[in-house]
Amino acid sequence: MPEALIALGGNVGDVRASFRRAIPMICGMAQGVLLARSADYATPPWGEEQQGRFVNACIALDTSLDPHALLFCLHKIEQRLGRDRANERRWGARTLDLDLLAYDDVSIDRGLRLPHPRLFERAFVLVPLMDIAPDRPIGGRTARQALALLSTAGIERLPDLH
Ligand code: PH2
Ligand code: MG
Ligand code: MG
Repeated sequence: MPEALIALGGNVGDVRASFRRAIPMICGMAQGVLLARSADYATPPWGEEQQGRFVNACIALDTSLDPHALLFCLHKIEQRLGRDRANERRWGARTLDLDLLAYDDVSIDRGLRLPHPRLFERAFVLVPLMDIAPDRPIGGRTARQALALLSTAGIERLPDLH
């Protein structure tokens, strides 16, 4: 089955609880199997700095859905867990953001873009990705290589929840 990498993020409400609910929903809707889950990280807000810190994580998933169907599921789950896209700003606060980072080695550049176009600029994505896929080539680069060029200041690994 194809393997998808998905980034989770949010800074409104109990974000870690949203992750815990979202992950089984993703596996169920995507007819998928969870292969790996990173730790959760507290991260400084990127893009729009005047807002609360985010929590970020990444998962790897085996899925039988194609990338567009998978993205549709991710949006549905965001909505079910309280996201209101109509009332948020581009880099602003949100309850739950589920981004498709990569889908096997598929490269798409219309509508949905894969690999995710800003993946390699974002330490808040790369630090969790280092937990689960540090050396996996994604569009010819790896998380480890990309992260070496970025600052990880203010990113903090959160203790595991039991
Ligand atoms: N998501 C954003 C904007 N800024 N900053 C961090 N640290 N983490 C995010 O997930 C994030 C962000 C919009 O999707
Ligand atoms: Mg995002
Ligand atoms: Mg998103």
